Amino acid sequence: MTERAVNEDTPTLENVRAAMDRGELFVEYQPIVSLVTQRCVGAEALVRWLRGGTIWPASRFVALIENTPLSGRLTYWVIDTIAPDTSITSMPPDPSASITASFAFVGDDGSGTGVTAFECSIDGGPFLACTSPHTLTDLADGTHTFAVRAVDAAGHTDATPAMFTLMGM
Ligand SMILES: [Ca+2]
Repeated sequence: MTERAVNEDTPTLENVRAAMDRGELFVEYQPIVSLVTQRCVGAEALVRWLRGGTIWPASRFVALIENTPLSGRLTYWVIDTIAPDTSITSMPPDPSASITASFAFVGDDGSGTGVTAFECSIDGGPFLACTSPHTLTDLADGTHTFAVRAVDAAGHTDATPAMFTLMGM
């Protein structure tokens, strides 16, 4: 018979994923000091989880996500905490009597993990996965607003989507 610690609060992979989505993970940096020069030569990034008012060390959940796609996301997240920026690079003539409108866009993640996806919203609707160029079809008369936001490999989303308002004719 093996002895096993019974811990009701053993997280599942889904718990860790949800914690990342909710922003409950954070990083503490432990300085690395050279004994020779007595200078700080770097820092170790230690992931922590603020779970139900308790700070959990990485040892309590990192093993759980090893060899899962979440491991890559966590790595990206540690080295990339900045959301990408989004720009619309091509837009339809405005105003337009056309019932279609095509937009091209790019995302810039600076020195981060890189833009991996875009999400588009029409007229204030939900942001859905899209790619550049993106064409709107069957546009009704009137004004339409197109918004697009970049998503980086760490899962950060541009908080200020690029927007374009199309005046119908
Ligand atoms: Ca980034």
